[in-house]
Amino acid sequence: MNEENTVFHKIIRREIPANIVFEDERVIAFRDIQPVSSTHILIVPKKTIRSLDAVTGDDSELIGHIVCIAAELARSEGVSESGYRLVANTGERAGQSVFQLHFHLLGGRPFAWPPG
Ligand code: DGP
Repeated sequence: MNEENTVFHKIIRREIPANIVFEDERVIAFRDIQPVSSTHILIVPKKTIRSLDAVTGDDSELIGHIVCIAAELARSEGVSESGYRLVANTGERAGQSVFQLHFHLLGGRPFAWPPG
């Protein structure tokens, strides 16, 4: 697939709908279509980056910005006190299915460790 034509690019371009909970010039965040917990938000940079494995030092501010947005969304979702996870599945073997960098913000229930 064209690197700039993932389902998340289509959401960024408003070609398909999504339940958007945050957006600025660099980042969009929307609810996962197949939630695995009551809070399940995907936080996605607008810059095309295939996965965490493709991140470089040039992206350090962007990644820091995403982590700050995640913490802010966790607070606004009311899960910061009960606990949450921020997960970037990286590569098919780790469960990545959409090849545009994204972070899952998961909260609202207990999570086991180690992950499956
Ligand atoms: P991953 O498997 O880590 O690459 O996560 C991809 C997630 O994207 C998965 O939890 C399902 C979600 N997803 C796939 N297609 C769509 C869509 O069209 N809309 C929304 N909101 N989420 C999607």
